[in-house]
Amino acid sequence: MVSRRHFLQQTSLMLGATLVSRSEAASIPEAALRDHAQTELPSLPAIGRPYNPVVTLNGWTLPWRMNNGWKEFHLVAEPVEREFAPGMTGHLWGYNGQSPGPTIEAVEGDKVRIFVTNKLPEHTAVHWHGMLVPNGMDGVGGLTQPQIKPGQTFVYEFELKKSGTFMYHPHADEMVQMAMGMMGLFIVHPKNPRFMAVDRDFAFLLAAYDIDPGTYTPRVSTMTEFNIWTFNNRVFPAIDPMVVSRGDKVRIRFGNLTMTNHPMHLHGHHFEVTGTDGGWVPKTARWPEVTVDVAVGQMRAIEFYADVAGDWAFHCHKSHHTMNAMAHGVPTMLGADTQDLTSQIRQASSGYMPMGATGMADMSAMNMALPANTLPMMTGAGPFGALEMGGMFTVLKVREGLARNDYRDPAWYQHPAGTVAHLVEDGLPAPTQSPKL
Ligand SMILES: [Cu+2]
Repeated sequence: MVSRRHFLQQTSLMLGATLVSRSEAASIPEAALRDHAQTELPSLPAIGRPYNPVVTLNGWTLPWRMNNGWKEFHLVAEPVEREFAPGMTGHLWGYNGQSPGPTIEAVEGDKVRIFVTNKLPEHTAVHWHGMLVPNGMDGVGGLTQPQIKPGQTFVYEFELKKSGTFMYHPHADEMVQMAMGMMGLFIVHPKNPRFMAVDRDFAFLLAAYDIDPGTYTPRVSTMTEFNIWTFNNRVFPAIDPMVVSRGDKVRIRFGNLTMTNHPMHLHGHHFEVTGTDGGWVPKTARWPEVTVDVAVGQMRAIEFYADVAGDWAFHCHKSHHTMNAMAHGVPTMLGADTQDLTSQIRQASSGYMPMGATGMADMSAMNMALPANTLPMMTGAGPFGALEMGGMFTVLKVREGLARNDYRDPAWYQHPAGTVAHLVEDGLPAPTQSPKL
C-alpha cells in the first residue's frame, strides 16, 4: 500500500501497481463517463504540454487533471451497453461507460498516474500494450501485480518514454475480458508537436464479437467464428466517415485486438506505414501501399496526402468482415433451382423465402424481418443505391476547402459531370473478330 506521503512524492516512481487505501481514495479524480457512441471532436489540451489531438472514430478522449506535475486519469472497468449500430446493442464489459474505453492521450515525457477501479464481477488488471514501463506497472495479473479484485482501486504510475500509438487491455481472464470488449487506445504524442505532425489524425481499434441474432452478450469462448466485425465497436453504416479537406496530410491509426488479421485497404490513394506499436518507422524503411495487414496484437499507423476529392472506401479486405451477423451460416444456393423447392416448403412454412440462388446482392435491398437485436448482413444506402456492406467499412470523405476543425459529414460526393461510370444505352459497335494473322 502507498502512504499518503509517498503518494505526493513527485520525483520517485512507484515500482509496482498498488492498491489504493480507503483514505487515499478520497483524492482520486472523478471518473468521466459516456453513454453514447458519437465521435468526440478533437480538442486542444487546456493544460499540460501542447499536442495535436487524435479523432477517435465513434469514441472520445479521457479527461485528466494535473496534480503536482502528474497527469492523473481514472479508468473504471465495468459492464456497459454499446450500440454497434441502430438496431443492435451489445451487453459488453468496458471502461467508463463505453466499450472500447476512452482514448488516453498524453505527451512524451509526461508522468502519468492512472487509477483503475474494478466494478466487474471478477478480478482484472490493465496491461499497457507496447509501452515501455517499469516491470511492476506492466499489468499482468499474477505475474507483475496482484489481481484487482471487484471493488478495489489500483494505481499505476509511469513516465512516458516514447511517443506512438499504444493500447490498453486486461491481462486477467483475457479470453473472457477481451471477448467482452475490454480495450482502449493510448496515444503518446511527441514532445515536439511539429514532429510527425499531420492535419487530421484518426484512430480506432479493430474488435470482433460472436453474438447470436436475438441475443445481447457475446459468446466468450469463440475462437475464430465471430459474426460482428467492428471499427471501435461500430459496424457500417454506423461507423462515422473520416472527413478531410483536400490536400490534408492524413494519418489513420488502427490496432487489432480481434483473433484474426485484417488487411486494411484504402481506395484512391497510396499510403505509407509510418508507425507500429514499436514506434515510428524511419523514412528510409517505408514503401508505398494500398493495403496493410495488421496482425493480432498489432497496431499500424498509415499516412497519405488526401489529394483527390471524393468518397473513398476504407475497409478490411476480408469480404466476410464487411458483413454483419446474418451473413454467417447461410447455405450457398448459387445455381440451385429453388422454384419447386419453394412451393413444397411453403406448404409447411408459409413465409419461406429462398435466398441466394442468383447471388446475395439483392439481400441488402430486402427488408427482411430480423430477429430482435441483430443487423442485416449487408446494408447502407449510397447515392446510387444499396451499398451492400457491413462490418469493417467506412468512407474517407475528401472535400475542397474544409475548415481545420470541421469534421461534419458533408453528405455524398457530387461528382463533376462526365466522371461517373455509366450505362451504355445504345450505339454499341458490333463485335469484330481480330483478323487472323
Ligand atoms: Cu478483417
